[in-house]
Amino acid sequence: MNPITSLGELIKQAISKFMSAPGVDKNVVEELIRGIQRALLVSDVNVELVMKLSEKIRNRALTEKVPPGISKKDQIIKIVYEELVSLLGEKPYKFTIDKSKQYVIMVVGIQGHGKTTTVAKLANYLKKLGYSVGVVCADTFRTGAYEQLRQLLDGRDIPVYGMPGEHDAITIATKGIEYLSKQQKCNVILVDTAGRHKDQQSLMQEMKALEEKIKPNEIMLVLDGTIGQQAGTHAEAFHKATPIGSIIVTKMDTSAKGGGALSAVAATGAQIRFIGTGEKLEDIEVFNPQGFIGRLLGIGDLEGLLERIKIAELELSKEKLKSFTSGTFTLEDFIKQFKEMKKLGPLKKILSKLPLPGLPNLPDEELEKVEAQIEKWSAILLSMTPEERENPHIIDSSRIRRIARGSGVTEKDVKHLLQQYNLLKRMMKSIKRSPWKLPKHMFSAELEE
Ligand SMILES: Nc1nc2c(ncn2[C@@H]2O[C@H](COP(=O)(O)OP(=O)(O)OP(=O)(O)O)[C@@H](O)[C@H]2O)c(=O)[nH]1
Ligand SMILES: [Mg+2]
Repeated sequence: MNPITSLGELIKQAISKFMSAPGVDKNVVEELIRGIQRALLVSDVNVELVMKLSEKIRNRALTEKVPPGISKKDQIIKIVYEELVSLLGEKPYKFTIDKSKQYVIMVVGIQGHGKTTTVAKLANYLKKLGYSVGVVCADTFRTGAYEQLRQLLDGRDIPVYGMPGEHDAITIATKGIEYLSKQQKCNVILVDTAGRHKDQQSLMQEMKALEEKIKPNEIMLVLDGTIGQQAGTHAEAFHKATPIGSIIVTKMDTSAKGGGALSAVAATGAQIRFIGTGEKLEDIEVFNPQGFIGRLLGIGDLEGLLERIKIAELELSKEKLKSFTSGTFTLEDFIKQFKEMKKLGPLKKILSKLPLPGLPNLPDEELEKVEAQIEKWSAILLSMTPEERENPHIIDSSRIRRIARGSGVTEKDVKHLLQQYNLLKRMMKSIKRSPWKLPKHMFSAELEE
């Protein structure tokens, strides 16, 4: 098997086998989990981590309730996706450092993986974020390394320090950092180093000595996304010599799925911060764990699938709405319902996906008004007593006045909320057994006279 895409391929195989199984039972789930375990293990992902991950997937797959309208299979794919994403860190990384302090990033990695290109890209990126950036070329092995950096950053107003002819990386790095911070007043300093292989003891030693001398704030490992399963062992070797704080995966514009990066993350405990997506200076992106796993799993319409599931989960709360007909649906439930819908995105998009046959075509501005109202309604709710929330019919005009004053809205606003609530309540009672049909004014932001 081609080691380059093995992790992605193996996971994909396990998933497609799972998808083509005639049904879903415990055995089919176990088979899927074994497939994923095998994929991760041959990619050198740490055994303990693999076991933890599979235990989580198994537990969730066997216990979580399937939302109506979604197949058990789709739900399990979503679980696998979410667990893999959480392995990589949920949120994209945001670079924030104190602009008044000096921050040194030492960039290390295997020969040809894209360190120099990445240093230039990152310098340019950070400069655009408003940092004052400088670059040191401490690569004494590759001929023309300094020239390469200078060319990449030509015309960008980013100082590049180098000492062509000098053979000691530590001397260059120390002088470079001093020059950039004192003379150029640089806040962020990136140090490009020579490419090395994990078995080149002298070079690994040099890296360690360099780290001890310059004491960087962060050591960044640059990894070629096409490297596949060797990434784990490489990353581990680098991590042993100098603690890796972050990872950049390059060449993600090629056929690379970056499966090896997952092993590198597992081996170092460091997070992937950026990905390289081309040879040009602008081809750098903040790493997005969700997009990455989506690509790795290779499910054509993963986003569509996840969205369908989100909507279906919303349907679960539509079931809650049914409690309305039995009279247990409170004002609080009513607002919560809208809030939940809002979390999923613009109301219009969500409403268009709900199977509500009677839903009229609503003008955008009406929906925007409803969205704006949700916050107002929440404030109104806070000014009500628990009794009022449970039994809104007790709210008379003097209570309305008090609530309006307490929540900083007009009496008309309070009346409007009560009206919308009553309307829905009445409607739900009358259509107990018929399909959902919402009257147009249900979403009207104006008070009905
Ligand atoms: N397609 C693509 N090519 C890249 C990317 N990053 C780097 N490269 C290319 O990879 C090659 C090696 O890049 P370098 O930046 O010189 O790699 P290096 O790690 O500094 O190499 P050494 O200094 O020799 O260890 C160059 O041809 C780059 O243009 C990327 O994100 N996408
Ligand atoms: Mg280089």
